[in-house]
Amino acid sequence: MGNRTTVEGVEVSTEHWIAGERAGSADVFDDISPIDGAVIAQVARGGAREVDRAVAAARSAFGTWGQTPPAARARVLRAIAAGIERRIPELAAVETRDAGALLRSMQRNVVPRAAHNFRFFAEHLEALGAPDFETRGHMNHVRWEPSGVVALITPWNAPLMLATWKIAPALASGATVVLKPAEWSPLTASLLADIAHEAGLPPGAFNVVQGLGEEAGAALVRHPDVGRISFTGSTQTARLIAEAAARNLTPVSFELGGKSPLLVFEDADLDRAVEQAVGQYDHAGQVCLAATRLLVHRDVYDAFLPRFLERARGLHQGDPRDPRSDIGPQITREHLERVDRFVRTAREQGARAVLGGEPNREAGGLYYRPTLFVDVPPGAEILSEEVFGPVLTLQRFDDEEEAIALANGTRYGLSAVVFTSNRARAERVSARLVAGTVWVNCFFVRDLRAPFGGARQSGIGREGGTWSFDFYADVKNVCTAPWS
Ligand code: TXE
Repeated sequence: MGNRTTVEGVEVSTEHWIAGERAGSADVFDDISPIDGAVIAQVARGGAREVDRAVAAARSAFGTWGQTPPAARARVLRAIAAGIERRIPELAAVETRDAGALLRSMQRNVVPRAAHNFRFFAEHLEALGAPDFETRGHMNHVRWEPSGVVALITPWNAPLMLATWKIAPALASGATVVLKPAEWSPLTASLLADIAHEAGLPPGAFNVVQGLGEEAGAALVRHPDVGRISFTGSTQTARLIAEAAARNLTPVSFELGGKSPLLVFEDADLDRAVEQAVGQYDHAGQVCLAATRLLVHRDVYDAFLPRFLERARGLHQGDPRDPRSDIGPQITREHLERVDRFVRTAREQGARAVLGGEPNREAGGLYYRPTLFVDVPPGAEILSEEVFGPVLTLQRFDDEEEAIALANGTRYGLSAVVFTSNRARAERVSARLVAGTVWVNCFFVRDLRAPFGGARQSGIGREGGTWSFDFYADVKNVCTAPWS
């Protein structure tokens, strides 16, 4: 396949992108499409050598990009946004083939959102400022200085979206970037490098090292010249990265797994609650925010369950490029098997599947049926472990106290969803839920000005707006005595 490949009619480089140039590797890895298991690319498999070169390129580019005035940086960010918008069809088609997300949602929501990430931080940069404040005649003035080279490690489930919401604030702050995309869906990072280059970003300000986590990823996070590490992925990998980061005292931002609850109180609008509960199967459950534990008040449990099943049975599973499809495949065979293992263990531990519970062979090799477990015994693994597949549990609760105890009863704390028509209850319950985001009578509404991240083992730090910008910047206070 050489160092370029054609995916869905789009030409994509399979090499690294270092110092504004393509760089190949003798070693490659296969990139497999989850849609049909086809090898769609052989991608450069980088290691310590490529990481060293990319970090050196980023360091050298920091000299210019870090000194570029904010207005000029904002112009480049806007040009990247425009470049993404011009290439929506290509980016959407390549990412759907690579990661298995629904094509229509890539075209309508996800890729436009990636462009928005750049526009948003261009605006943020221009609006930046903090009021000076006085201490006994001394003036305090806050400055956001660029911090140096940042390492970004991203997962396979939403590659373009998650990469851009790290890259945009990092570049806006004046930092330079080395991105290590996930090996299961590496291709849109390559297209993004082309777009950034065409937009006028100086060579070396944005580098991409392709490769495996334990090779390229591990080399990147232990590099002493990396000033920040931002990672989205699994809690297990986060521990390894935290250990490496500790050696150099590199600040980290982690967005990790979840086992989020969706609470339906007896006064909830059931149609709305059912709609959003079924929505948790989106992207075949491969969403960190997915509220996979449905907690329903006993008075409405018997009304909720049949309505949920009826809606869920109406979902069409199949090729994510087919406009009729609602749910696509799992990312890899290995991941599908992992999902199936969780389902088998749940059954062995006494839970009852009233929906799905097996792969969907009619749809293809990597598709898993939307699954719902009821009668789940307390302590069952399926109530505490993140499956990252289309597997939900349904539990009853008697009152608010029990609902909150169940909701907070995991080691995670990424998000929570509450359905109730009682405003006072919504406020009371939201205040007590351990979660980085609580959605009341809605789900997945995301404003980039809002903080995003997880409590407990769902993460460290917050992304979005001022939170991610401040992470990448070196925030400095200048305190000046009165001039005589
Ligand atoms: O994640 P990893 P995986 C959860 C979800 C999923 C599980 C495993 O439960 O089933 O994690 O997914 C890089 N040093 N989430 O194995 O390994 C890797 O190359 C440095 C939730 O894909 O965490 C990839 O780029 N980097 C999540 C990135 O880390 C390393 C999204 C994520 O991979 C590394 C994804 C190392 N030692 C999975 N090892 C979410 N929060 O959305 C791996 N990587």
